[in-house]
Amino acid sequence: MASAAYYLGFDFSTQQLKVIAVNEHLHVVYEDNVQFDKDLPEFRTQGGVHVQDDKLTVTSPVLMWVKALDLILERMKTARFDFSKVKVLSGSGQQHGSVYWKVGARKTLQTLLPEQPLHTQLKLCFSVTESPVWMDSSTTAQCRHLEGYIGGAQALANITGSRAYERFTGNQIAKIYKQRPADYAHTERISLVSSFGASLFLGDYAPIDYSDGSGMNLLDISKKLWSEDCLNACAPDLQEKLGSAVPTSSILGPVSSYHVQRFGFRDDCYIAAFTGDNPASLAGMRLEEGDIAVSLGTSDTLFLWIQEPTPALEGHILCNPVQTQDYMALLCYKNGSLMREKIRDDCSPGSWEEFSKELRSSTAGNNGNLGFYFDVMEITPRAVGIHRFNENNQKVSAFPKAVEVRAIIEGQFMAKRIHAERLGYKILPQTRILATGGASCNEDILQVLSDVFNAPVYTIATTNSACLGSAYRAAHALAMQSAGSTFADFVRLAEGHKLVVTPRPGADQVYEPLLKRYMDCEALVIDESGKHVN
Ligand code: ADP
Ligand code: XUL
Repeated sequence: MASAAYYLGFDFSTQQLKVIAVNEHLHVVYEDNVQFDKDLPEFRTQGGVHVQDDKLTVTSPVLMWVKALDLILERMKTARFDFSKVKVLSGSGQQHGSVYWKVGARKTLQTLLPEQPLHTQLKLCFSVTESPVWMDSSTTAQCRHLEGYIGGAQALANITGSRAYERFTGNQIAKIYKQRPADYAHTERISLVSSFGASLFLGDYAPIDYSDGSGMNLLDISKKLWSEDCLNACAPDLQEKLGSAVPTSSILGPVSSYHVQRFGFRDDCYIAAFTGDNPASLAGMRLEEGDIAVSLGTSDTLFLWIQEPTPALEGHILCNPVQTQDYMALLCYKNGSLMREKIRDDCSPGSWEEFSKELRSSTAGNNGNLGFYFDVMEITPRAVGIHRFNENNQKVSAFPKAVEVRAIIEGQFMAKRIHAERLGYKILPQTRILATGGASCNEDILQVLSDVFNAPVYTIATTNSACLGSAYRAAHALAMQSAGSTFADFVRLAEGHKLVVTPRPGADQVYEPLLKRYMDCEALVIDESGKHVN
């Protein structure tokens, strides 16, 4: 069936740039990715990032993202992708990461030459060439200052949806202002990774959207305006450098003439605001109130659709990307896929199949053995190190392979269930878990998720839900111009969720006591990590 129109979604994630095109029936017609480590080795990243010597500062070269876009678009052109059918495009980016455009960069963006790739023309456009990303945890001093200035952690959470977190952009900006005042002064615009991606298509500075803007400790999430107090606490002239935030469903304008001339985009191809990868995933998973989404990417996240926000000292409240008056709750774990990969390589070198075999050979509940695997300082809870406990709650230094593999997977999912319930979430008989992200293709891992939560696990056709959600949002943004259909109604066209696994009989009896023990052991681990860190 020939397609009349395409909608594109891009995702600037931690380890790769991805693209998905859907047609007017919301069927995926094109999918590709550029892996930063493998496809752009000249930037020498590991897992898409540079960890600096202090181990706390984590950055990505901004030009790598630009070059990745050049590459992915060139590949589409080589594959004879028909850009002239694209009516709207949108995208997402890893949350919290920031890009610093140097004075004069706007002019360059507005006058790009179609004969040349973007990365050669934008080479000198950034006042900070290594962009801080979400894995950074170097801004504890700035966090304490911001909370102090606003009247405490809860007071800040009440305004912005979160207490101060190291990776949140306001604290990252405050650090750059303090450590590199001249570079800060020479910055004319600060983008999030998402709005930076949109700017590359718009040929101008794209605004930050409400959802991704909620991950900065700067936006008043109920007024949907920058909080003046938060801005003042972080750095001078910040309002001007950030521009105004806009609703996530906004259409920003047409694609720049650069893309029209270089790739054959139509000149009335529009750009819908880009947003954070987790909000975009909420759209891609077609999450409804009552569902839990579990994303198993570089970071593990868990998110819920909520109507009444109750910001707490754990977790984050973000503006909802598809229903402006609603919200989403988010929990983020830094030790996700990369930690699983480490244990895989220790126990079953390089092979997910072997890893799965080990998982299958061990029993639910792991005979009482529990593990905490935090290679880097975890976010929820703030703890670090590898901690193993046997069935008598005694610390042990090693587990046999199969026990180790099960301990990391069970431990990661027990943590998610405990923290979700602390946020007030109740698992009911009708609860659906929607799984996404790289590891969601692994059924053995999903079986453990289902057992620990005692709920069925569903997936969608792709593990790249942020990218897909961006393509859906692009299509919906256009549909909203003529008909007022809600996002949920609009995406009913798309392929349904697939039931992958259901809880094994007796799973809840196994995990109920184990979850209690996990909570007690977690308290010990937090205590020990505190001593280690301070
Ligand atoms: P991101 O969007 O954060 O860049 P993805 O969601 O694409 O990342 O997830 C990438 C991760 O998926 C890899 O780091 C890898 O560990 C994990 N992954 C890929 N295949 C499997 C598998 N079969 N089992 C478990 N994990 C997997
Ligand atoms: C969310 C978070 C990560 C990034 C990268 O708060 O820090 O999930 O969005 O995926």
